[in-house]
Amino acid sequence: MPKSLPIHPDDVRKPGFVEFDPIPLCQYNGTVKSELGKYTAEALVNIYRDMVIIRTFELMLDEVKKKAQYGGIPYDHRGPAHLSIGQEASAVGQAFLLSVDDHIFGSHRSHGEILAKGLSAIEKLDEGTLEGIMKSYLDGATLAVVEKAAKGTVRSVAMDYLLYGTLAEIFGREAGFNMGMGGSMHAFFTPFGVFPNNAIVGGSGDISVGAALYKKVNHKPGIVICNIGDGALGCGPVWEGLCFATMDQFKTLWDEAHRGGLPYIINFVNNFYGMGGQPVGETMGFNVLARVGAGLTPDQMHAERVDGYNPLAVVDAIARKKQIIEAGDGPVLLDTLTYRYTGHSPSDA
Ligand SMILES: Cc1ncc(C[n+]2csc(CCOP(=O)(O)OP(=O)(O)O)c2C)c(N)n1
Ligand SMILES: [Mg+2]
Repeated sequence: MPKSLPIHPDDVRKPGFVEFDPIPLCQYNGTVKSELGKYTAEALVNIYRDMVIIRTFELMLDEVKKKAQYGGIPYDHRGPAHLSIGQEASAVGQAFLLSVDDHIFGSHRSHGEILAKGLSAIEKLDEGTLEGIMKSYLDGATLAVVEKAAKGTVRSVAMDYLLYGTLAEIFGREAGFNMGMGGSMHAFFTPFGVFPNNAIVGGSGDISVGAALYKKVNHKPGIVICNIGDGALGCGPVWEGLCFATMDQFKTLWDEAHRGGLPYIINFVNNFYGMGGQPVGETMGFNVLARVGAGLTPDQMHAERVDGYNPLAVVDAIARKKQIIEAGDGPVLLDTLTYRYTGHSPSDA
């Protein structure tokens, strides 16, 4: 790696302008009908099914938090539960094409992302692999509880396993995916490529870049996606992560075997709220979040706003951005539009 890079006064002192390219906003215009060649009917139904599972899971949590019961079963959950009711399509669309080698990191509001990624993994893994994961993870402690009631195929047991392991973790139970020590805001399940979410707003913004760097240095397959809030863009670690992720040297100076951009997508789950504050119009100045990509690299981080209310638009965006990353042209910035229908948390009206 050279220790010096020549700076030519003739070049850098030339008059001119920095030019920007238009940033696409919600350009996807497919329909279920026009996409039928790309998806099986079953896949389309499963996209809807997964959104309903997430919605139901979180409506249950909402009721547990607000009424200390669900379906007549009393339960007092003292811990946090930041719900993503309204944001399901953005999570399910993102997870659709991802494999277990693709790793996601999240925020305080990531139950939906965990379930979507897990459900996608369960669709893709063969039954033997699924069984192996469930039997070996925590020496089968989570499976031992699930097996008492779960019936049916390996895949349907795996779905119960995912829901139970996540819920038990949120409730701080020993049979949860992280033995109850992570809870709602630090849950993870690495066999499905689900890495920890994070109570520190912006915290995943730099941790995830380290994960992408690990993949790159070690030639590991897959990409890393950081799912983070629009409000988090006001946090220092996110900017540190963005600056690290976009360093020129990956594309200019690294040895040929490692040259190319990081396999990384920073995905802003843009729900227009940062707690009670509103980034657009109040606490930030970008107006359109995707604009930020234009300030970071000449390729504008391939930034784009995606309609996170349409799962097919999100699948389409992930497919295109994966190609960019595979060509060594990452990283990528996504501004995925969504909205949360409930308060910041169930204690917030
Ligand atoms: C470093 C830090 N500052 C403040 C908080 C308190 N806090 C929790 S969530 C939140 C708002 C985050 O907004 P955003 O990133 O848009 O995520 P959203 O809640 O909308 O999903 C704040 C300020 C925190 N958890 N961590
Ligand atoms: Mg937000």
